[in-house]
Amino acid sequence: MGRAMKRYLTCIHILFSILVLSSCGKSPLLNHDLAKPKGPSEPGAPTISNTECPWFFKTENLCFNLTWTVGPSLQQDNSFVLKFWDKTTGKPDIGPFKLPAKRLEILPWMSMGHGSFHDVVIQQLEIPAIRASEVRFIMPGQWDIHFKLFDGGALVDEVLVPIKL
Ligand SMILES: [Cu+2]
Repeated sequence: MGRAMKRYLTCIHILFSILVLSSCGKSPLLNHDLAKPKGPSEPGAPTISNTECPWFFKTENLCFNLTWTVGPSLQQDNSFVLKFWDKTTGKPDIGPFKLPAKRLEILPWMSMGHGSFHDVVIQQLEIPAIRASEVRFIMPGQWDIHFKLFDGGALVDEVLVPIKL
C-alpha cells in the first residue's frame, strides 16, 4: 500500500473514531472497563509477563517493570516510571537498578497502524529510573507501547507492552 493511501486510511480511521466517540454520550466503547484497564499479565493477553522479570531487553540482559503514575486512560497525559535491573544479578523492588546502556525511545502505537501524533517525554530520575510522561492514547482499542533501544541510528532491541483502552 502506498504512503498516500495509508495516510488516507489513517485519516478515515481517526475521523470514524471521532464520530463514534462524539455521537453517543454513553458510548459503550468509552464506558466499558476504562476505570480498570486490562494489564498485560491478565489471562488471555498475548504477551507473557512475570513478576520476576516483567519485561526484558535481551541485548542488555535487562529486566524492567512499568508502574503507571497517571492513568492509563484516554484523552489525558498519562505517565509511568520504568525501573531496570540486571536479570542475573538484580531483583525487582530491590535492584540494584540501572539504566539501559543504549538510547531508549518510547512509542505508543495502535494495532491498526498509527501513533498519537505526540512525542513521549523521557526524563531520567535519580533512583535510577526513567519517567515517561505525556503518554497519549487518542482512541480506544488495542495499543502497544514500543520500547526501543538504539545503538547509534540502528534499532537493536524492542519490547512491546500491550495495553487495551
Ligand atoms: Cu486507531
